[in-house]
Amino acid sequence: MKLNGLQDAVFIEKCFSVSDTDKDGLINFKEVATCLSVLLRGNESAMDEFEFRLWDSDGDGVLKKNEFIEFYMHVSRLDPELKSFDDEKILSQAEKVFYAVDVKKTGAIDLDEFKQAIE
Ligand SMILES: [Ca+2]
Ligand SMILES: [Ca+2]
Repeated sequence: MKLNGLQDAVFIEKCFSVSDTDKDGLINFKEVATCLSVLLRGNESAMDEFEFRLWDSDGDGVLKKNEFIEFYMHVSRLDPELKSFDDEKILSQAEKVFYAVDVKKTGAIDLDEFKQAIE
């Protein structure tokens, strides 16, 4: 699976919400610098972690099924092969992928599982 959504508006929005670490609706200089340094100079592992945090909407440190499906829908829209699929098909595929990625069978995807999956 290749992740290529960096130019995407969704990404910018997610980037904003992740960067706004004190959740005051504003991004201060330090928050912007952190975000940019991950994007520009981040090694692959930092990028994976950043991507993971982007989709961990409730910030509990794991991707629950609904969060993973949101992630998968996003990725699939950027994939030319999957683009032609309708939402229903992608949704059922997303569920299958979720169970495959959840190798520890915890019902949620942690960072380790996420990294393994996108390698
Ligand atoms: Ca979560
Ligand atoms: Ca798991």
